[in-house]
Amino acid sequence: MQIKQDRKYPIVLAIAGSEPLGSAGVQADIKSISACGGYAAGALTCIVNENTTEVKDIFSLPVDLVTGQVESFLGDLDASAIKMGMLYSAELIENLSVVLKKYSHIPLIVDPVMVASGGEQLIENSAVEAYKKYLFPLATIITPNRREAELLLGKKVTIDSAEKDATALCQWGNSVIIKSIIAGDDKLEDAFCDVEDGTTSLIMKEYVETRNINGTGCTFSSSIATFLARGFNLKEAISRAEEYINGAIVSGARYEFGKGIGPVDHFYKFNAH
Ligand code: PXL
Repeated sequence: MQIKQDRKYPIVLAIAGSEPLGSAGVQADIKSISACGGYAAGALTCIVNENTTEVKDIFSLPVDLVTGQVESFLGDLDASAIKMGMLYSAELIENLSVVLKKYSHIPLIVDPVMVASGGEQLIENSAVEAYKKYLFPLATIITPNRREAELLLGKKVTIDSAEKDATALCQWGNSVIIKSIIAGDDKLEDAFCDVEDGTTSLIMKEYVETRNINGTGCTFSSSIATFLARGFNLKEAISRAEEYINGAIVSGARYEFGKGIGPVDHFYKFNAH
């Protein structure tokens, strides 16, 4: 049987860390990309030893091995989007930026992973400045949570300052969505600034009472990357990713998972359990 080879996958390359729970990092990226209709590929940056109660150790892979994986991949295949997760060191951020500059036509989603859901730092101190200098100028959109936005801006981010803070985080030419700013009882808001037209908006979310929020940032940014890879514009990709992560959090809240912070339910739309 002859089958015509006339299709292309919407490939999303996640450049991210690994962790054993299947909740965060490249494991969450692969689940989110797959659930949102993309072809998930992954280049590893580091291996994290953690369970639901603590991050115990971080082992970063040699920089040449990480950049080598990305060069091998992109030298062979067209990715439709690239998603950056945990990068850990300034040296890795700088070296990856050299490779990614050659692929500036591919949408780049940078999740500046700095702190885990449990509060543990996941980055060297010097890496914060490296993000600004090397990676944000290449990014289509960056997706810091409130605490990461505060580290990047060196100031508190409140609901009153959120839109201004989002605009400030577009200074490198990228768009931004700051996730989960506390907006009163039972409410959170995301602040989105689209650098293309300079518009800012606040996206209101119901607070979901759950401890299963490990990997929410990875899952959300991978979902944005996938909808961009599938050809949606940025505003539409954000709106679809918001709907996806909200459903995954609400569904994931029903599950028991370890003694601490558990995962969202990535495949809630296909649920067999
Ligand atoms: O959720 C942030 C994160 C990203 N990447 C890896 C992680 C974590 C949090 O634990 O382990 C690999």
